[in-house]
Amino acid sequence: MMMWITLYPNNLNEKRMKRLIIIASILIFGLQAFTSEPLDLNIFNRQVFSLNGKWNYIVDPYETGYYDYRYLPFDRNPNPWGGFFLDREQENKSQLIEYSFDKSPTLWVPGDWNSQDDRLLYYEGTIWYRKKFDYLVQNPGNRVFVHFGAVNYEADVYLNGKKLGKHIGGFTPFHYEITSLLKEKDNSLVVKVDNKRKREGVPTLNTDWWNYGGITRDVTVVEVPGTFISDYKIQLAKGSANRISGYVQLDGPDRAQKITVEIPGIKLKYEAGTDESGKAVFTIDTKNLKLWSPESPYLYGVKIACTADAVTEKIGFRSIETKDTDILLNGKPVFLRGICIHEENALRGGRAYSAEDARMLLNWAKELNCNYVRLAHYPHNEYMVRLADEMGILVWEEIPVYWTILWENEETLNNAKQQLTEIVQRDRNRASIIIWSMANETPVSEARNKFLKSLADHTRMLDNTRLISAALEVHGEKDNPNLRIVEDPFAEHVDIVNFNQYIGWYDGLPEKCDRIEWRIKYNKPVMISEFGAGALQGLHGDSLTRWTEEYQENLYKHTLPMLARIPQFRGVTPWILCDFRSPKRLLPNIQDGWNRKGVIAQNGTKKKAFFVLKNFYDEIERKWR
Ligand code: GCB
Repeated sequence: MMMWITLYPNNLNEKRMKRLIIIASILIFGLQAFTSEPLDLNIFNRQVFSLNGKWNYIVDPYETGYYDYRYLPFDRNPNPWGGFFLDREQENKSQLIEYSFDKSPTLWVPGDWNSQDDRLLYYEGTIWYRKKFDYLVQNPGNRVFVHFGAVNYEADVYLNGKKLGKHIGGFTPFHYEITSLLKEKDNSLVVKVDNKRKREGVPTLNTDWWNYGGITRDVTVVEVPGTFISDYKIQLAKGSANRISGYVQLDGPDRAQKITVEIPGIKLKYEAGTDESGKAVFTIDTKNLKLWSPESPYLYGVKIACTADAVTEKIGFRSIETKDTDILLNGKPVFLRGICIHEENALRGGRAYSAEDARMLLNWAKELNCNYVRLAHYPHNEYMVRLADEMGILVWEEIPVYWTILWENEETLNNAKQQLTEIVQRDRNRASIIIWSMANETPVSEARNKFLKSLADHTRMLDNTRLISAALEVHGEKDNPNLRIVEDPFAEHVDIVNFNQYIGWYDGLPEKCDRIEWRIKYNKPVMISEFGAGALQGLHGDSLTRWTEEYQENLYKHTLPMLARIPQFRGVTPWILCDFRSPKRLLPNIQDGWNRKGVIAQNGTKKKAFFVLKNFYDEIERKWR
């Protein structure tokens, strides 16, 4: 505290000084980006330097390394003596430093902290991470960035004691340029990660999944030429089977130059010039393009080049649209045989983050004979969508606008929009992604309708080639216990009407499904984004005994025919592929902190319902062939 006090000049009182510090820090730090610039660093297609591995960490529930004793952030303080981001070690015995990364234990990155240390299973708060690394820039004039696949939920990022920025949102990528701060030896990258749930957050306080904290996805250093290819979209134009439309964007000092787009597989070479802002927009008519589909997930090598930079990436071409009550993939009606998936490796009991995790989950979906998955309830890691491209699995991608978001709060809306922007940016070239979902089970109100409409408009502005949906709710009618109605003002703004329903689990017993009639007036495709029942794998009994595999199996047997009675029925994603951790699920010896609605158990064993669903999908596939 002495240090702090000696900072005040004699003629200033503490209050005035504080005000001055705040104003000064706003001036100094105010311009700092709260989000990274909208560049695509394309880490899957560039040579990168991985910072994955062991990172030292300090658990800091009181945020001692962030706030001083007057609760002012050290990183807005001209003399940030106590900030952990300085990464200081005690240099002599009389020096007072009350933390040490060097002496702290390590966590594995990528990965959540909850599943790496028993004491952190329920932890919600701040943990500081630190990684030391050496880096030699390959060419003078090159630019270097640090890229995070995702950090849940807030990340304050510092390199060599300087703040790079703050990112909010737990499931989307971000990056910072570090060219001017980078040293050849001994760089210190410090990240303050805070996963406290917040009322105004996206998601908000209340969810039905584990709030895994940490640097949950890959961290990479990316080096690019001074002027480089910072973004491109190369996709079929809406409704077309042979017209590619897109753009290439350059970033750097030398923006106006020649670019080429090549697809050797169809002998296409296209040349264009970028404008002063670095952008070239084009449409290219092609012949003999093999279209991407679940039956034939054909990917072309596409090469994009400018004077100093070139990237090659595998891109599939397909069209997706709706016509009346049909979903048309490459112009042909399709039924979406799906399953919901959380981004979790049930066997490990932690966030899924790797190519192997993605393969395990999507292989299971394939075993069910799915041609489609709903990645719930937030954007999953990039391995999932890239593998879906390769395996031929259509994808619904969603942002965590879940249940009761703070609809009236502008910051919350901006946060949701930012997450959409970041995920559309990341996945705009993935053929597998056909649906952007705006929300899950959100209660209708004026404010909510406006919020969701604003998200849908924003998404269409970012990407007009994919479909928009949301998991809506269903309601009944007072005098008719067997009528179920889907009626929601937001349904007017979606391309596909999706709704969740739990008749036979939260609402009566499975036999109730046999009596249900539907009132869904929309002349649009209708899909059921969730149904399900909890079952503990290995627990057996009769089909009316809750938590048995037989109950869950019976529910599937009654639900699927009930849904098939909806005339516009064009797809379904039962809840859910695997049992998943949820702090809301507290029943001892059955749930024990797990939501048991998986058709696959925590240990990877398939439950009886798995096979009912697979048979249903086999039959549907035959009918729709
Ligand atoms: C829902 C939610 C999902 C829950 C599920 C359940 O409607 O969308 O996140 O986990 O129900 O198991 O109750």
